[in-house]
Amino acid sequence: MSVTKEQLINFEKKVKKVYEEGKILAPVHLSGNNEDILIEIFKKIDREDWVFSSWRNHYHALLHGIDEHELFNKILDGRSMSINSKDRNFYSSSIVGGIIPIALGAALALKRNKAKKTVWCFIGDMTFETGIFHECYKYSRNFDLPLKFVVEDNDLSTNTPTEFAWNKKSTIPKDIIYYKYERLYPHHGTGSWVLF
Ligand SMILES: Cc1ncc(C[n+]2csc(CCOP(=O)(O)OP(=O)(O)O)c2C)c(N)n1
Repeated sequence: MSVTKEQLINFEKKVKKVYEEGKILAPVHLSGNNEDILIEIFKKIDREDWVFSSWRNHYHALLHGIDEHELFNKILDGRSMSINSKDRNFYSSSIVGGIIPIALGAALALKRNKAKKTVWCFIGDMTFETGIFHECYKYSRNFDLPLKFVVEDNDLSTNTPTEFAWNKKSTIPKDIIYYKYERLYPHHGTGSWVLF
């Protein structure tokens, strides 16, 4: 069954509550303001496709079919930044750019095995500016690999404007799915001071 906008928003609110109660002894990165666009993007993503995500992965995980309770328990366990599921073909990591070469390798394996699946790699606007992105993008295009990138642009790299860091932002190639949104929550945490 598909996940609704309300379910996504309420999930993050539930995480916010337990985080502020000091029950999660690890960072959390909450999503918000991008429910509509993500629901649209995930309509194109087959359940058997692979999805790669980052430290801010709760929406991607839920939309790719990871069970809400399983996800919540992993977050309570302090594993919010690295939600992985071999059953659901989902991989995430908190290392900026870390998922990109892994996603590339997965796409290469799918092509070699003649699997009719696609790898979807979600990255932030700063991750898009990294060297590792540009090498992997080039390789994936030159070898015609089933790898799609989605750039989620909130204009910030943690709290530094990406444009300030680079003086100007790079042009997004036309074969990359791109959307802009304004952050609802801080980069990590909820904006409240939490005593653990
Ligand atoms: C290798 C590495 N360097 C630095 C960090 C710290 N860090 C975490 S998120 C982030 C910014 C990433 O910006 P962007 O890709 O735009 O993502 P978003 O703003 O959506 O979180 C940084 C520098 C990290 N996690 N990994």
